[in-house]
Amino acid sequence: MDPDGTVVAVIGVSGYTPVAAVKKTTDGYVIEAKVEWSKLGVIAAAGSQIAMDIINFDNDDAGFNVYAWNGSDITEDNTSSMGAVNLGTLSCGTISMFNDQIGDVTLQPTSNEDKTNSNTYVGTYEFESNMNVMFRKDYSPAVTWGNAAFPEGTATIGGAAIPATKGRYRVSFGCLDGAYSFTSVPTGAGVAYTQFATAAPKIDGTLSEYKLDYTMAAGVVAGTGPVNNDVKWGSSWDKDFVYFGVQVKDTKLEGLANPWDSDAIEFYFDGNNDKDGTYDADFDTQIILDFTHGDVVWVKADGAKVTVADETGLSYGKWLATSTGYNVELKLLWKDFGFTPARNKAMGFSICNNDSDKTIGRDYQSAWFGDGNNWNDTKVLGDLQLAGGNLFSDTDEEFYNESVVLYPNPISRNAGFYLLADKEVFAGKTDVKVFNIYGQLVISKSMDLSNDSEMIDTYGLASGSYLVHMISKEGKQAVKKIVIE
Ligand SMILES: [Ca+2]
Ligand SMILES: [Ca+2]
Ligand SMILES: [Ca+2]
Ligand SMILES: [Ca+2]
Repeated sequence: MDPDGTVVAVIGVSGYTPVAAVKKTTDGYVIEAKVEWSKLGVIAAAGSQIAMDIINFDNDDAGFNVYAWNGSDITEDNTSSMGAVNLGTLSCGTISMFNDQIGDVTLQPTSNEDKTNSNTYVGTYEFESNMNVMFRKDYSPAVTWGNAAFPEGTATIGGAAIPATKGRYRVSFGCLDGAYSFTSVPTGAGVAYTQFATAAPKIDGTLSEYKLDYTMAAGVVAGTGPVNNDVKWGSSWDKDFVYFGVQVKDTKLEGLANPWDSDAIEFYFDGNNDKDGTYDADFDTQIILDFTHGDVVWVKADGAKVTVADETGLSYGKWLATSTGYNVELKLLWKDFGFTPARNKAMGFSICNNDSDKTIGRDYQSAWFGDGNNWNDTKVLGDLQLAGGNLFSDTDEEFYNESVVLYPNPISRNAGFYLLADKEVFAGKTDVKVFNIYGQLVISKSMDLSNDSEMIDTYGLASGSYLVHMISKEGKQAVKKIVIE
């Protein structure tokens, strides 16, 4: 292929001309080409491999040079020094729904444990007010999708923001075709709230930290009965954990070997809230705390990888006998569900009580929501929604937003602002990019933030909010907002 656009298949299928285009740039040229698999005799399949090489011939005043992507043999009739191309599964990376008030609300793929369904991302979210949002990739302003249509449409890269209206929605976004929808799911009996905790509950079985606002409807699974327990529960959350406190009034405490045959509390989680019916190993699980096993928490073996240990920053559970029955207290790490907590986000959830009073196993089961299939069908679960706390989703621990100050902020038009950074975090050259709220790059500079303060000139920028993205040569990032008045 020549920079003049001529494409020739030198060896192989005669008479075949691949589709290609060349564009001259200020410092050279770029080429884009597509070759049909069938012309190469390849049946494309994820996991397979083909041999390939790319050679660049350069002829200019410095003489004739040849560069190869792989190997040193540059003759077109020898395949032995070619490299390998592995056919992977197209992955969209991290997809979030973004607005500068709410930050990045991470959406999760519908189950992707078999790596075949990674292009539809879902989440459940309540907008407190009308809000313009867009979808974006890897929390970066560089790739955004939008469209001025609500509640559904097809978003395009760089398209206008989506005018979401106040309300509670199941959000779905296809990162390959751009199709999106906001399906209204109003608050109802199937939504419980977990309240933001300003102080972390102590997992000791005493429940003074919780408002036990919720109960359990009697008898979702019948047995020998009678239904004679009284259950109240509540939940709270912080940036690392979701906490549960459950109070059970039960006159006879007992258990058999199986946790589900014992006096027990069962918790069910649909971490990506896709309610697809299946307990997916990447996001969903069932957890039981029971009489027989005490503080030893039973976790569904083929569910999300929830590690329960002791109270040292990991998930942890407690069973405590009381004068009227027992209490159960549990904390779980959000990150075990791939869930980034923020106010108004939700995951699929329910909670059940198994009662055994007659030493023959479970007499009946009651549930807060759902039915006797809560344990094996995520479709019947309710939602646990985060209340209180931050509206802004702090999405990525790799960001060092606390290590940079922009000042003054807000600024008046044409004034400029300074960056003051922690010199140990942002050592040496840092790439600084400023994006408008539509993700368009408006300023790009490389600067040394270990100087006391570096200035960004904003001359000519319109009033509004801008995001300043910084990445050091070591890959440490920060994103800060600056407002031009
Ligand atoms: Ca406690
Ligand atoms: Ca009982
Ligand atoms: Ca799920
Ligand atoms: Ca009992």
